[in-house]
Amino acid sequence: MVNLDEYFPMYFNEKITMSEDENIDVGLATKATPKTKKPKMYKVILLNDDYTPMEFVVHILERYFGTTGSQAYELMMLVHQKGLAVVGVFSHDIAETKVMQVTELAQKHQHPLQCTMEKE
Ligand code: TYC
Repeated sequence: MVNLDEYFPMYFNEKITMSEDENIDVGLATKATPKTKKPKMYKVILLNDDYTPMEFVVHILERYFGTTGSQAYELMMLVHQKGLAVVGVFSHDIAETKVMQVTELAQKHQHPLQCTMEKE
């Protein structure tokens, strides 16, 4: 006797297993929903002033923004000449920490150096 279940398992609530290359795609073709979002990024901006010593700014850039001495000098001069410059781009929390670190050290040394952040 022919066992129908063996030929048409779908009609008998049988679990159908397929090998990978037999995989059949069914359903609506919709765009996959990304499971991860890329974080918003924030520019950290250093502002010029007339009183903060150049060497202090160079030190800040080396210490908190990972620049070499000559990169730090160039960036400091850019801020000095242009009035402001973006000194790095970070995720929100990192940018916030950098702004705090710069502001705290400047205040500790009684320099008016200003550092802010802005959404990219
Ligand atoms: N303008 C300052 C001076 O002449 C130097 C300076 C550079 C200050 C960059 C702040 O973000 C700054 N001593």
